[in-house]
Amino acid sequence: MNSEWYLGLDSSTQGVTALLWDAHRRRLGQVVGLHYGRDLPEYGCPHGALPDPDPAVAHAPPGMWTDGLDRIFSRLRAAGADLRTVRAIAVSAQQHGSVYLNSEAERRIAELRPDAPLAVQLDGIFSRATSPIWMDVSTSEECEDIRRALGGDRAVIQATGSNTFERFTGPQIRAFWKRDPAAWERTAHVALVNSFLTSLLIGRLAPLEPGDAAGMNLMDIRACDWHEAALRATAPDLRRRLPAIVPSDTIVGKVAPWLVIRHGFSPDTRVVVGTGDNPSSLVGLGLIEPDWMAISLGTSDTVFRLLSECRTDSRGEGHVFGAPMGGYFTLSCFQNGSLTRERVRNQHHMDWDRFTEALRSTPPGNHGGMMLPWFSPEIVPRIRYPRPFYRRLDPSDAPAHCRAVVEAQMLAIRVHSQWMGGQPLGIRATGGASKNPEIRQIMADVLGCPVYHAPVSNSAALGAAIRAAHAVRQADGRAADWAELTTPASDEKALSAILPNSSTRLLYDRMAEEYAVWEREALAEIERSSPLQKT
Ligand code: XUL
Repeated sequence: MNSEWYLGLDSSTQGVTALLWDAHRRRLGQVVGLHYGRDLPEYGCPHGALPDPDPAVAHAPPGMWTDGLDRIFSRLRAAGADLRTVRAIAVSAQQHGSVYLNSEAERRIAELRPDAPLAVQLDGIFSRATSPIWMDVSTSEECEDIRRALGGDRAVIQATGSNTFERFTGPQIRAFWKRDPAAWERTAHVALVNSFLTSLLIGRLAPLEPGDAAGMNLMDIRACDWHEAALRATAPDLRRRLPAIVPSDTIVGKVAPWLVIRHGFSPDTRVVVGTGDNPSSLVGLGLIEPDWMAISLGTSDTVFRLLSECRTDSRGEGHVFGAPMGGYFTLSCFQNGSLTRERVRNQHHMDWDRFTEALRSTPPGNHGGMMLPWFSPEIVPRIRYPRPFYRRLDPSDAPAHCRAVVEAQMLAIRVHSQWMGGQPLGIRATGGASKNPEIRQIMADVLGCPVYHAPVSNSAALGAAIRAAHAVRQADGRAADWAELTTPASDEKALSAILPNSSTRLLYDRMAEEYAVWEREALAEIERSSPLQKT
């Protein structure tokens, strides 16, 4: 049978994954990974960021990403991949992180040779030695500057699709300009992680597309082009330093000669504009219809949904990003995810089996026992000075606490995703905790719709490969159908679907109302006791 190979590369916080995918049979080929901490210890980033005495600061050396990219191709070949057969490549990368290049960079990227490691050849092209990444929260002052200049919360949300957030690239650029204006002067180009890596693949500076560009607080969310006032509010002379924003299915070039000679690609291998890991995951999870929602239960719990039109969240909790298939999607990130479930489990000296048993042995609604599980700072709703709240919960009733934390997390998702377009037709659940059937049942009951398990573990890298296939088929005038490309091969095993129990519908309707009111009261209480919470 014919095959049609595409390569998805995902440069995440902790490492890089390369995945070959055959669009003809919708099957994976070689999948290899590299862990920055373990495999490239010389960069001193055990978890993807340089240790810093200031906990608000999270930077990484861009040379580490370059090295990771170079080495992952060798790993693919060592795993038996024939890179000559790859038709196209697309990059997915952690969102928001930025790379600052000097005026030498463009020429040096164009002249990359096959006979020396990339990181060595690119030494000296950075005007800022380290890159701020999405975990950096050191730019509150700059967020405030930009918000004020653009006319307040609502105005920024309306203009850019998100409120200003510390990790977003605009506030990061502003902080760089304010703290080191001389280095800003030496900066000729600002790239995002995805466009920087794509530039190395094609040997020239690569553009952005509306998925990742929307995570900068610099893009006009409706026009999908730079927002003049946001640029002015951020740093002087910014526009000429930014790449162009092109549609998400743009083929930006063919692989540069160093990849052909050093790693054995065909000179005809095309490269599709890169994007962020979340837009890529949207595709990898097959979330291509606005009526569906994806929930990833990981370190943080993330909710994705395509939007049927460009709508923004007036509370600014859901970010609006361009979707790879055109249009928009929204993403909300609840920081108190797995670690919080684990914390409650540990508090009651349980293992995961007993935690699951506790969920099974307690009734929906938990006899009214509820929790606001804010053990760590929270993103949705925004809480800087966290503390948990309890209602009708006996401190010694361990099973009730287990149910309370999971019900609270699902109620929070329900309450805070209302604006996205009402009740979804179905949910695709992914991430470690989604394998637990009791958690999936609570998800189905609280959100009132069937929950399907998405078995994909590298959704961002897979999404990148699928994007590459879609763009190439479209450019070649062939049928390029997202539904076909994202349907898993029929023998791929997902866990069974879980239907909502209709007898719990009214109960959770009432609980969601109580949760929403209680949450507002609790936030007001935190604000009273920690006046800094507001800023
Ligand atoms: C999204 C975000 C993270 C990073 C992680 O806004 O900050 O999901 O993209 O890689």
